[in-house]
Amino acid sequence: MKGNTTLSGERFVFKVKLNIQIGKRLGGVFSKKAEKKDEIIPEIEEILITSDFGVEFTQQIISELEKRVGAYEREEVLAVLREILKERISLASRAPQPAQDSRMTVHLVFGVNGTGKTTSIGKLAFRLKKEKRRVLIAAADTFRDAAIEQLSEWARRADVPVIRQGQGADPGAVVYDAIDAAYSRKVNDLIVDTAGRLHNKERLMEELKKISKILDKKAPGETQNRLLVLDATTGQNAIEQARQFNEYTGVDGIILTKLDSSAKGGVACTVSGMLGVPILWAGTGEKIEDLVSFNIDEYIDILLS
Ligand SMILES: Nc1nc2c(ncn2[C@@H]2O[C@H](COP(=O)(O)OP(=O)(O)OP(=O)(O)O)[C@@H](O)[C@H]2O)c(=O)[nH]1
Ligand SMILES: [Mg+2]
Repeated sequence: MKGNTTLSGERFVFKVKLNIQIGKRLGGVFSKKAEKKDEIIPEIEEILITSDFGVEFTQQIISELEKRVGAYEREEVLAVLREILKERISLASRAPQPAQDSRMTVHLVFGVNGTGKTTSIGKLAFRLKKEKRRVLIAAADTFRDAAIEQLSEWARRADVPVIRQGQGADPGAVVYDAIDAAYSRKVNDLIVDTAGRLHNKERLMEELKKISKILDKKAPGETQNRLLVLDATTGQNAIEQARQFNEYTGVDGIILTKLDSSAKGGVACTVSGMLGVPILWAGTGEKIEDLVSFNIDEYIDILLS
C-alpha cells in the first residue's frame, strides 16, 4: 500500500494536485507594498470574487475583515482572513457517521449531467472496498446510452458487484432489486448511480424524490447518505445546484469533483459556509485513486498558504 493513504500523505497529494492560486494572488497584493487598508481590502475582495467565493459570501467576509483588521502586515491580514473563513465555515453541519457494522449505508448519488457521479462512485467503491467493507453498486442511471457499461467498468476496476437491468428500465425497479440483493449479501455499503438531471427540471427532480422514497420504504432504519456531486469548475452555478437539490431531496454531503482542474476553488468554502452542507469527498483527477476525504479546515490552510 502506498503512503498516500495516510492522512498526511493524502493531504500532500491533495495539495500537489490542487491548481489553486488564491494564496499566490494574495501574496502579490502585499508584495506590491500596498500600505493602506483601503487599498488592500478591495484587492482581497476582488480576488475572492474571481476565485468563486461568490458576491454574497465575499461581502460577508470583507465586512468582517474590515472590522477586525488593525495592522496591514501581510501575515496579519491573512491570519484574520483565515480565522474569519474558519469561523463561518465551521457553522457547516458535521458529516454523517458511517453506519454501525451490522447496518447498511445507502449512498444515493445524484447531480446535474457530467459532474462526475459515475467516476466518483467507482472511486468511492474502490476506497470502501480497501477498507474491507462489503460494497454493492446499483446501476439506476438507465437513461443515458452506455451509462450502465461505464459504471460496470468502474465496478470491475474496484472489484465490486453491480445490480443492473437494461437501458430504459425503471430506475426505481433497479433500486428495489439492489436493496434485496444488498440484504441477502449482507452488504455494508450500497451505492446508487443515477442519471444526470438539471436542478431546475421539476419532472426529473420528482423522479429522484421517488427513488429516495423507495429507499425510505424498502430499507427503513438504514443510514441514507444523499450525496450531491458538484463540479468545481462550474463555479457559482454549483452553489445554485446545491441549493435546489438540498431543498428538493435533502443533501447529507457533497462530492466536489475536478478540483484538480479548477484554478479557483472558493466554491468549496461558499457551499459549506452558506448552505451548511459538508463536503465529504473531493475528486482530484480521473483515476480510481483520485478521491480524497475533504477537510475544510485543511482546505482553507492550503488555499491561503
Ligand atoms: N479532472 C477530473 N475529471 C473528472 C473528475 N471526476 C470526473 N471527471 C471527468 O468528468 C467526466 C464526466 O464524468 P462522469 O463520471 O461520467 O460524470 P457523470 O456525472 O456520471 O455524467 P452523467 O451520468 O452523464 O450525468 C469524465 O470525463 C471524467 O473523467 C475529477 O475529479 N477530476
Ligand atoms: Mg453517470
